[in-house]
Amino acid sequence: MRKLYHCDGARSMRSLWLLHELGLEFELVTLPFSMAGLRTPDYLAVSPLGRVPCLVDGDLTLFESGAIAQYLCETYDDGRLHRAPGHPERPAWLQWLHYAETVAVHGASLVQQQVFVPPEQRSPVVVKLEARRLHKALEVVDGVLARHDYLLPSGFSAVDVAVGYSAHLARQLVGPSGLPAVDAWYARLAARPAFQRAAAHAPVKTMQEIMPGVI
Ligand SMILES: N[C@@H](CCC(=O)N[C@@H](CS)C(=O)NCC(=O)O)C(=O)O
Repeated sequence: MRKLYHCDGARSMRSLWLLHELGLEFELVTLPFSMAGLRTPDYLAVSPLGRVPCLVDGDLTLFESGAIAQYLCETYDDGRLHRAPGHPERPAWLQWLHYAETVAVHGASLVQQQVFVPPEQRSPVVVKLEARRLHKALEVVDGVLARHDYLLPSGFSAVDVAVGYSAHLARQLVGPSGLPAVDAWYARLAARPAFQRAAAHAPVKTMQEIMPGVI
């Protein structure tokens, strides 16, 4: 039995997309993206912080999208989506797997402004600051993608899924990055069938819809 706990618009899209890239069968459990939806006794018994994603694979229960990606790749991938220890691209593979969160924390902060903070408490200053820091983090990605089509020189891998989700979130919140290599890479990622299946479960409102004119 394999099960992914997920919320529409959340980082669990990373795990969902990767499961589709790997062609694995699983049950998708979609929870409401709210405190009430995520802090039920039933879900806290599965994932003690009450966040998504959480993967159940047989007897194993795992949270943290980066750990889930590494586990899925090392258990089920044939070398197409991950770089094993000893592979020359292994250090870069690990770096980008974790850099995905460095990018995403700024997107998450923007999401909090729209999901968890009541309208009267939303801060245009936080929105501007986080949008700026998000852009700076994507500039680093742009520098690498100017040299090759995917994050690793040898081609598409699970780290494009990990960081690609962060770029997807950024795009929904603040629009296209305006960084040529990032926007071209995003178009390549968005054309993948596995991305499209996962993206159908990831709608979020844009910051322009929430706070027009701030960004
Ligand atoms: N670093 C964790 C972050 C998990 C996380 O914070 N997920 C968000 C959704 S994007 C969540 O469940 N938020 C609900 C909350 O904070 O209560 C990961 O990558 O899995």
